[in-house]
Amino acid sequence: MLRSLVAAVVLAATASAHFVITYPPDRGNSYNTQFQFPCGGLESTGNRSYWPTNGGAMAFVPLHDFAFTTINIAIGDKIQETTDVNRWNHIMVPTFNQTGGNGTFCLPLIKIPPSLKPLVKAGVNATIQIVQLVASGSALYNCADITFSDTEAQRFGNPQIWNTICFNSTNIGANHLANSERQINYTELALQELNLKMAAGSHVSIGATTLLASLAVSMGVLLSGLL
Ligand SMILES: *[C@@H]1O[C@H](CO)[C@@H](O)[C@H](O)[C@H]1NC(C)=O
Ligand SMILES: *[C@@H]1O[C@H](CO)[C@@H](O)[C@H](O)[C@H]1NC(C)=O
Ligand SMILES: *[C@@H]1O[C@H](CO)[C@@H](O)[C@H](O)[C@H]1NC(C)=O
Ligand SMILES: *[C@@H]1O[C@H](CO)[C@@H](O)[C@H](O)[C@H]1NC(C)=O
Ligand SMILES: *[C@@H]1O[C@H](CO)[C@@H](O)[C@H](O)[C@H]1NC(C)=O
Ligand SMILES: *[C@@H]1O[C@H](CO)[C@@H](O)[C@H](O)[C@H]1NC(C)=O
Ligand SMILES: [Cu+2]
Repeated sequence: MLRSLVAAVVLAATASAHFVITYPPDRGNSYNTQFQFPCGGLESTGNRSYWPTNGGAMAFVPLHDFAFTTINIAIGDKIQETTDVNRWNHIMVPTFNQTGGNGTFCLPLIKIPPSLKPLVKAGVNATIQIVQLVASGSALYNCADITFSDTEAQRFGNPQIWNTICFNSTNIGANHLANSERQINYTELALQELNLKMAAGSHVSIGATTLLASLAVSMGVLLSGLL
């Protein structure tokens, strides 16, 4: 029953939109305007879905062969949807390469960023934004309006029900962006650069130790797992 609902959404998605968020549901059909920041040209309807306070799943139906995908959140009820201030700058899932389309893709547990935890509790409203940058160069936007709930996670106690909402269809998945796959060693790159500079006799303005320490920090951030 739920599966057939999902199948119907897949058909609807391929016929009428670039990507559709199925859990928690998006604002509606945004086919003609999905390239518009921040929510594909659709305003909030006032309808919201519950989403777990400790983080939860996002399921959507992509259409393209692949898309660089980022999941962001903005906390608040009536979020000002203008581009002068980007309230969607809280990243929940950093950009990854979502592969395959015309089926369901689901990340089962997206966590609340630690910096936002003090703001998140049952009853708080927020909007989750998915951005897909596709091969043609278009960025596509779609949003789901939510209310945080302490009991939403338990609603799917029965794994069979949950599995009809959160699953990956055949040939649909994701991988890290090519850069992180190659595991660039930034420390090594910096050392090479340093050696080149020293060989060229130029002055190195900050101490190598400071440079290495800050590189180690940024490397830790870059390599700390995403998916
Ligand atoms: C809100 O959701 C209800 C129930 O699904 C639906 O009947 C109604 O049309 C929705 N309202 C808007 C403005 O989309
Ligand atoms: C959250 O959204 C719901 C549904 O639109 C609304 O009834 C409620 O007043 C909002 N809560 C806050 C704190 O703004
Ligand atoms: C999904 O279906 C649409 C319409 O049939 C097609 O244009 C598109 O190439 C398909 N995408 C993938 C990834 O198969
Ligand atoms: C779907 O694929 C992604 C990427 O490999 C993975 O992180 C996620 O856990 C998968 N979803 C499910 C429900 O297994
Ligand atoms: C993203 O995935 C597609 C499909 O697997 C692949 O062709 C492409 O090279 C990948 N791009 C990057 C930057 O990882
Ligand atoms: C990166 O390169 C540095 C310097 O050569 C080396 O000490 C370190 O072990 C390398 N890190 C990884 C993860 O390979
Ligand atoms: Cu499209």
